[in-house]
Amino acid sequence: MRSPRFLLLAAALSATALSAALSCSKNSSPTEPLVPTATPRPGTTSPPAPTSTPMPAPTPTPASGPYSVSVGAGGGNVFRDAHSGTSTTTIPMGATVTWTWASGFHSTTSGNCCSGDGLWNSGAMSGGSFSRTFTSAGSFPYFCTIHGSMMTGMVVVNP
Ligand SMILES: [Cu+2]
Repeated sequence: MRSPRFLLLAAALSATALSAALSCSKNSSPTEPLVPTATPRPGTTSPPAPTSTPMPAPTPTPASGPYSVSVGAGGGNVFRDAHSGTSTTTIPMGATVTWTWASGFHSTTSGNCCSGDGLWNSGAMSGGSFSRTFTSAGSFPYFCTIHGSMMTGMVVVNP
């Protein structure tokens, strides 16, 4: 890659050559060398300059979906979010969280441990999955009705 200094030098040289050519035509001095002009070869058309597409400004959004939580991950009494690796799942508003049972006998039940608030309740399950779409922002605690305070999680919905 050529250094900016080289490009500057090249620009300065071509400016000098241009002024030399102009003075040459004025004075018609035979000692001044003629500056060859670049003529495009016939039949060759230069391709249009590529237009640069502006990149959208990065916005701090949660990891893109799907948003999945492993229930009983690794045989433990835990909720484990696939992105965070913790029991907290962060999503944008309108996204859907899917809990998938990996082991054991558990539920995902909304509310502070340990009384359900009625937003969602998968009921106790030993397999399969349960999904819920979050249409309002906020923090939504949940727990497992079998394991209570041993097994809790949180869904954080960003506006
Ligand atoms: Cu449980």
